[in-house]
Parts: sequence; C-alpha cells; structure tokens
Amino acid sequence: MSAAGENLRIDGDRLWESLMEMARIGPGVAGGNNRQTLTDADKQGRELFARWCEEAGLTMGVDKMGTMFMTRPGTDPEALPVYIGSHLDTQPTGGKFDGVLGVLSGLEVVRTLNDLDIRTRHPIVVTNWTNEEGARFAPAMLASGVFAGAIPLEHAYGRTDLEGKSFGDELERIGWKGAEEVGARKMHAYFEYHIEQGPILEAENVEIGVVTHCQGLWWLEFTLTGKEAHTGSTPMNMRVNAGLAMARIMEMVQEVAMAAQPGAVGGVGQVQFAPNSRNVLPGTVVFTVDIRSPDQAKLDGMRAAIEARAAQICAALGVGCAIEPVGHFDPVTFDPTLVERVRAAAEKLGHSHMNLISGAGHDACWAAKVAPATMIMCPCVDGLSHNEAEDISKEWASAGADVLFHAVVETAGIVD
Ligand code: HGY
Ligand code: MN
Ligand code: MN
Repeated sequence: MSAAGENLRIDGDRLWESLMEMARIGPGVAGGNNRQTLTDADKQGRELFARWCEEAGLTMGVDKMGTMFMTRPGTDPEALPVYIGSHLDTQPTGGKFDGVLGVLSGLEVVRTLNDLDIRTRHPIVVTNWTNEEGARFAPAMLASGVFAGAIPLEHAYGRTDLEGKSFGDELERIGWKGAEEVGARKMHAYFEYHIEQGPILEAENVEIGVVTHCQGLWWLEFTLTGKEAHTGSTPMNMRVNAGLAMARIMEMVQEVAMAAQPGAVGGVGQVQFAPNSRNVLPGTVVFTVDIRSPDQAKLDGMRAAIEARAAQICAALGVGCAIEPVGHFDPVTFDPTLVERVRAAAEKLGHSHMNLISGAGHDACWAAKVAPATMIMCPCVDGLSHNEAEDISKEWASAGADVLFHAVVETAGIVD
C-alpha cells in the first residue's frame, strides 16, 4: 500500500458550495441556521445529505437513534471501517459551520477518492450523529452517547423539549428512526473535523488545531421551588423567591469558575420561570448550569462546590432546591497514534499547526470511549460560535479538509 502524495488535495470549491447549499436549509434570522434536531428542517438536511451520498456511491445505514452511516466500501471485507463524523443539527441561533463542516468534509474526502479512483483497504463511513447540540433535547452528544453505551436508548427516547415533545416521538415523526442497534458497529478509527469555536487558532495565526484532549463537562439541571405570589402586594419579608435564589446561584457559579482558573468555565444558557408572568413571583424556576474543565479534579471540585453553596443559598431563602445531572462526560484524551497522524498530515501539507484542547464537546468524545478517535480543528472568526455570525474562511475550511483527507487515507490504507 502507498501513501497519498502530498500534492493530493480535496476540491475546496465543491466543499464550500456544499456548505452554502446545506446552509440554505433551516435558515436563521441573521445569516446563520436554525436546523434543530428532529425538526422538519433537520429532516430536509438529512435528505439532502443522503442524496449527495447516494450520488457518491455510498450505501446508507441508520440506527435506532437516527444516526446516519454512509459507507464507501474497502477492498478488505474483514477490515473495520474508518469513520469520519460530526453533526448536521444546529443551535436555534447557530452558525453555518458548527458540525456541518465535519460531515460535509467527510463527504468531500469520499468525493475526492472517487475522483482519483483511489481504493482503500478499510471501508470509510461518513457519519451524521443525531442531536449533537442538545439544544432541543438534553444532553448534548445524545446519539453518540447512546452509541458508546453511556446513555440508555429508552432514556434518550424519553427526553422532552420545552413543548413536552419526546425525542422518540419526534424521531418517528420525521421518519428517521432506523433499525440498526445503536453501538453495534465497530470502528477501526474515528476522525472528526470541526471549527475551533474558540479564539486560539485565529489569535495565533495557525491553520490547524491538532486536538489532543477535550475538556469534560457537567450539565446540572436545577429545579427551584418558591411560592407564587403577587409581586406588588406581597411584603418583601413574606416572599419565597425562587427567582432571587436563581440569580444568587448564577452569581455563585461565576465565582466558582473564576476561582478555578485557568482551565475552567461555568455558566447558564437556559432558564424557565413558571408561571412566567410579570406580576407573579415564580413558583418554579428551572435552569441548567454548564461547567467544564480539562482537569478532572477541577471539574468535580466545581460541581461539589456549586451543589453545596446552592443548598445554602436556597435554605436561606426558604426555596426548595433539586439538582439533576442531565449531561456528563469526563475529560477526554484522544488516541496518540491518530493525533500524530493528524500532525504529520499538517506537516506534509505545509500547514501551520498547534496542539489544542477542545473547549466544546463533540461526538468524538463518546467515540473515543469505543474506538481510537481524534479531532482536527480550523480557526473561526473572533472565536465565535453558537451565534449566527459564526464564520470561517474557505481557505481555513479547505486546509483542515486536506489534513482530514490525508490522515484518513493514511489510516484506511491506499490499495494500488
Ligand atoms: O455543548 C457543546 O459543547 C456542543 O456544542 N454541543
Ligand atoms: Mn459541534
Ligand atoms: Mn455546537
């Protein structure tokens, strides 16, 4: 078997055109995307991706979580496939590249192999994981978590969105509940190419992130119970104010994360007040605290501190406090052999590169539990993501896809 010549490149124009065409499905209101998981827009995006894959000669498999596996055969029927994956679902105010770049770059790797009539020993499988974002149904990386055996299938099916719709029902509704057992597939290796979603690569003027680790996370769902009462006529000393408790807890989360610097983050992205009426003190406040660190002790220490101090805050206000972990994975170390292969590919292609710890979570974090896995990252403008203004250059997109191509081909083995 031979190595791919350093002159081999993917077709950057074709990749960019595919990204822009996918971006027209589930448009946002400010130039980004709202293609949330299991919505009609997600269904349309899946259909477009499936059509492109069929045109590229791939065969489709779908598992019971709706994850799409698109296979290009290898020459050795006994060889386990090399997987290239990410996600097509977006945040409600998401960008055009988060997740999509990785899935469509995987397709571009296949398209390029087809153009060059290159056969590989190992099959190659391009993967679209269901519900990576966790925006509509918590937690994030839900399908890959079930695939890795960390989340029971029935628990995933039972997750509900803010309208009370369940994951299982919505998956059925859009017609993408497959037959494959989740996790039955075995991987030779897994690669994920993703925008950095942080400021480091752009600030350092570096094209390629060689991702060695990913920080771990906890999503802690707080349910605070106060007493519904009139905001005008209820004296201050008679209030059981769950809203005030939430505010104090959010301030405390900020303090805990700042005290754990460097290498720690904490915050809240979603809050629900009930009855959510301007002149009724909330009876119930539900919100999710998102804390992360690449350091296991820091991550667990932040969780313990937050839970202990939240209990004190609520006791002082007479507010009930229930905390449920709804998402978690420990810090991840990616496979050193694959990490080195990514670094070697960047070197071979003459791209600047640096080691990176991923701040955001990815399906690769769960894939790493069941197979050798690693990631490649490209810069994004101002490090901005989970914002419709998310942006990358075509050159950045192509450079990372070229590194992906060479690392994957090196792993799958070219057959002369
Ligand atoms: O939450 C995350 O890190 C990912 O964007 N779902
Ligand atoms: Mn993503
Ligand atoms: Mn995301």
